[in-house]
Amino acid sequence: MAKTSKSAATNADLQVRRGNGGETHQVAEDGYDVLTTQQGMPVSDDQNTLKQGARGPALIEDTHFREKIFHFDHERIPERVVHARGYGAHGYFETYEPLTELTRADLFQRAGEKTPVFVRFSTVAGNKGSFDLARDVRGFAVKFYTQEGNWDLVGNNIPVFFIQDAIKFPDIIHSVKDEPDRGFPQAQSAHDNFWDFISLTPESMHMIMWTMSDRAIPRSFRFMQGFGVHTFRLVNAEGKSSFVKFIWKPKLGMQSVVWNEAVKINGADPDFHRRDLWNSIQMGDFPEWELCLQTFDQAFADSFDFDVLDPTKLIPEELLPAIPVGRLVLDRMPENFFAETEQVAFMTQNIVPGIDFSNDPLLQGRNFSYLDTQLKRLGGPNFTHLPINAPKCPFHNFQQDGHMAFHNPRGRANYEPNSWGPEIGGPRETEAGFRSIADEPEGPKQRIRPESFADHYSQARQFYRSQHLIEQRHIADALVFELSKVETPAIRVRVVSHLLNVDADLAQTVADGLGLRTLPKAASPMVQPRDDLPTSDALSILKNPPGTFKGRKLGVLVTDGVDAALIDALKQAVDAAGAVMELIAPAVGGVEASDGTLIAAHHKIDGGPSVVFDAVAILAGEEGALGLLKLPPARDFVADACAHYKFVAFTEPAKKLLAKAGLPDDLDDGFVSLATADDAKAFIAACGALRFWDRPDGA
Ligand code: HDE
Repeated sequence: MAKTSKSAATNADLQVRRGNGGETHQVAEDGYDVLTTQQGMPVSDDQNTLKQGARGPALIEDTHFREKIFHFDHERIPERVVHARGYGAHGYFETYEPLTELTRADLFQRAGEKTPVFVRFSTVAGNKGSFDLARDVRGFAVKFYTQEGNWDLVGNNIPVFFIQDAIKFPDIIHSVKDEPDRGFPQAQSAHDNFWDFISLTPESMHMIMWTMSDRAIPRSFRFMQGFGVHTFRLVNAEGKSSFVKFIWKPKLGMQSVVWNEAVKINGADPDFHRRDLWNSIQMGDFPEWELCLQTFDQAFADSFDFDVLDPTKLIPEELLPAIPVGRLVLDRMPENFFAETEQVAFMTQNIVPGIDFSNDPLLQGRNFSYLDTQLKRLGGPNFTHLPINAPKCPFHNFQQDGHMAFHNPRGRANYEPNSWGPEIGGPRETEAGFRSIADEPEGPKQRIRPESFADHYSQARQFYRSQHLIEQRHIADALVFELSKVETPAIRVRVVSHLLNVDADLAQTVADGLGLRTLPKAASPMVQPRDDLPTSDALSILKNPPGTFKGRKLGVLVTDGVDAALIDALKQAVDAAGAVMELIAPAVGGVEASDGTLIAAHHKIDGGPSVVFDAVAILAGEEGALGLLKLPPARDFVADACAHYKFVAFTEPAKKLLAKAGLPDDLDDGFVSLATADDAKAFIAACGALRFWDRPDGA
């Protein structure tokens, strides 16, 4: 029945309550905050518009309706042109030891100093609503709220970039995004435009090796490295500067998924990465990274053929160790996604005294771009007033007015110099303020790519050769996959002509995978690629295994008749390893164990495929196992776990399901039979290797 109007409560029934932030709430008798308009007027009816009679027409006098719909109509702001899909968290950075010799940056002056941070991880190519496990670079942007202003280290999970000069940024990004005539594909580099651009841009080859590698399909944000990419400078109190490269290393070690798994995760859980971060922080399992510095001087920079200002190059850690100087801990999710994660405005130009830019042409271009983009996205010059963007140290200047000004100068003075005295005269500059390094650029004004940027292949080759054989195979598979989606044969051939300059075997494997009958001629390099660069194990994920199941997730498929003691034993082993266990059952209501206990499940089998777990176990009773045979998702659960090289534990009755899923009788050592508590412990210990790569028929 249509509601007419609420019976009259009066103002006298409302009380005022003061919130944590000092704000006031009107509270009704039932204890709920009172719903009000933006102007604070209490609302009596939020279910019906104001109408003439019961059946209308609606009246424009309904100011509450007008305000509500007006606000709704304006809810969206432009998404980021790149890095639109992202997820952020709060935390802190703790300095290990003072770095006074290297930098006067305030956050590095005191051991144990904790600087608040906000971090946003992102993909690059996809729109805001795209899936998490695209093959893509991940953004790793950190805003440090230091005592001397905000420092933004806006990095990626890959230490090099596609291009050497910022003027090519719109081109590379246009090429990877959806093609403008058809509006697809979404969040994928596997299409003609991207590979067309790449095949005509040899400087991208090093980055291509990385994006085709497992680095571009991380298991979660918690298992990724981060890089500042550019060479920056640190400057100490005497004004002495050193070059520096910034590297974040995850405490849990690196881990990636396999491509076939990524494709399936995107269907099963498009929010896989954000859910992972959310869950781990909510559980109190706070992710951590160490900030490591590679510092060097001009003489060291000059010892290389390549230019340290070239963002397509890195300095291998074997040549220059990355020294840990502090740790980043993420321990709090935003209270509101839009207010914080969406409105956060990272800018490379947010720098603090003691840190400075280098002349890397990509960095210089970025310093131009980020301010513009914030103005467009956030709609006015006062985006720095938003709580997520405002410094947490005092700040004073004479900037005023504009849209949404929260902090205008106090008092009479809004200019300087003035003679109003310290009380009302406003702030003044200080000797201790930021000073740019006294660089002395030389040479004519010109548009030119320096010769020192000309070697496009040597480090691509070095990266490829530094990979584990399994990782090399993944790179070749990724290239074949991506190029097989390219419809124009000439583009495929052009890419292979570049691969010939990287590694002949890789080029041949890709050519075979594409069904190329003859190899093209190698592309003509501007300088001959070097064949003598030593491999660097630090560049490989698999050569640096964490050797622990900590922070990972076991999925246990259970049925009626399961042995409850075995579930307990497994849970204890998982807890002891610092990992997480979730139960999957034919129905989410759960199962009845052999001793009659009812055990609730986290997932129904259809919604809990093995791809969202790091390892799996199938704990089936006799009857239950027969039931599983009839469920296609249960068969996929096992077949996928096998194809994705996962460790799989199983009870005797579950063997029938393994057979039904097409697994051989002589199971490899990645399959562990489970009957006792000791078996459970041994299984979780084995899971520390994360994958059983020796399986011959993985995906
Ligand atoms: Fe960005 N980049 N970028 N970028 N970038 C943006 O700023 C740009 C580059 C990176 O979580 C934009 O706020 C240019 C390299 C991250 O909010 C924009 C160039 C690296 C994020 C922009 C680059 C990055 C961005 C879009 C070439 C790794 C997400 C939205 C010179 C070191 C930050 C925004 C977040 C975002 C411009 C290249 C990292 C348009 C012109 C290299 C992590 O300003």
